[in-house]
Parts: sequence; C-alpha cells; structure tokens
Amino acid sequence: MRLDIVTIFPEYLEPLNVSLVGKARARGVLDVRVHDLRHWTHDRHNTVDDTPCGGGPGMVMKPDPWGEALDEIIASGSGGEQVEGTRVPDGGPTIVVPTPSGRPFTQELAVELSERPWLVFTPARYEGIDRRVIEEYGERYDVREVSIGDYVLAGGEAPVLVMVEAVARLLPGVLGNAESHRDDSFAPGAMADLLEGPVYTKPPQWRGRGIPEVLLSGHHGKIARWRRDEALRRTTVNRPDLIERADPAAFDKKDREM
Ligand code: 6GU
Repeated sequence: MRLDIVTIFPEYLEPLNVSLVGKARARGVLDVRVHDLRHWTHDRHNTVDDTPCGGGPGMVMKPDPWGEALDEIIASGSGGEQVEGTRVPDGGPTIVVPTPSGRPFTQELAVELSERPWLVFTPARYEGIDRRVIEEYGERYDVREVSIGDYVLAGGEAPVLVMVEAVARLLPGVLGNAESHRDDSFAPGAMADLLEGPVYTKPPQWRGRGIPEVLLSGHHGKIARWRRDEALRRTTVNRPDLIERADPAAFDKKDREM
C-alpha cells in the first residue's frame, strides 16, 4: 500500500518510523511518503494560509499550494509500480481529509481503507482547507472527510497517525498473528460488537492478586463463556450506547455455539 501525507509539520509524522508501522515500511508492505506543503508555495514567506472570506476568527489554508501538491503527488503515482508487487491503479488515490467536521473514523472505515492500494492524507492546521480543494478533487477521486472523535485538535497530523496505525495493522503480513484481529473490540461481527474483556498473564499471584480460576481450568467452553460475560460487563459500564445498539439474537447464537 502506498501512503502520501501532505503537511506543514513533516516532523509530526516521525512516529511512522517506529513500531508496527515502521516495521511494515521496512518490510516493504507500506510505502509511506511525507511531503512538506510549503514545497508548493512560491512566495518568500512560504505562505499557506490567509484570512477567512466573510470574516471570523483564525486562518484558512489557501487552495493553491494544496492543488499543486495534490496534482504532483497524484501524477507521480498514477500507473506506476510502487512497492514491489503493489500496483497503484489508474483510478488514483483515496484522499482522506482529516477534519472534526468529517464522518466518524470507525473500524469499518479502517477495514475499507486497508483494501485500497493508495491513500493520500491531507492534515490541515488553522480552520481547515479552502472548500474548493475538497470539491475539485471530489469530482475526480474518492475523497473522505473523516473525524477521529468528538473533540477538537489543533491539526490533522495526530488523527493521521491514528488512522494510519488502524489501517496498517490490518494489512496482510503486518501483525504476526492474523487471529489477533478476530476478537478486537469493534472487529466487524467479532464479539457481537462488545468491548474486549480483561486479560492476564503470569505470574499467577501478583501483590496478593490471583487470576480468575476459569482461565487456568483448561476448559475452553467455560473460558469462552467467561470472556463473553466479562465483555458484556465492561461494555455495559463503559459503552452503554453499544449495548443499546446490540442485536440480542447475535448473543443467543453465540450462546448456542459455546
Ligand atoms: Cl480529523 N482533526 C482535528 N483538527 N480535530 C479533530 C479531528 C480531526 N477529529 C477529531 N478532532
């Protein structure tokens, strides 16, 4: 998969060299390219923002640098061989625009994006990007305005780190064990949309605290049932909204399988 990220703070994306995403890059599963938006400015001060039309607080990112950046990046990738064995098709990239005004970023969207060969992220600062940029590229490409939650951040770079990690760990060969996805909280259909329950490892006693006996019993049916009960308990406390939405029939089906 190819990822292009256009930002005025390239150093903010340095964590993409670390851990799971860093290893995926080193192995050639991910081809990540971080670009400085100011490269596509032409004035002495490398200006990327201007005052909002109609007035109001803050600044708005000018359309010109974004247009030139996206044109050049998209042209550089169209039709060519990117990572070994990963062809970027002529359909062009999926463009992900991080914004608190976007659609929620969910596990479902992470799965969808993980199936695309090429993603371009456009993290903005200030009050966002001139609307015409989103309109212009929306006519030619799949453009997604995405928010990572109901709070306001100073820019889209941290959301890009979040989204790239969520997508990268779904790519074939990135997580050691494909089974690791199966019980993820929010994995589609996994634990019928429950949060994951608590986990334990050795030693069996720590500061006077033991491990639930059932986990040491070797009884796989009982363990599965216990985990499901704990998942339900945790979801009820932390995410009552998920319980509201849950399908009771899905629980009943699980019960028959246990
Ligand atoms: Cl994607 N951007 C910003 N600036 N704030 C956010 C966000 C994105 N998602 C939640 N808050």
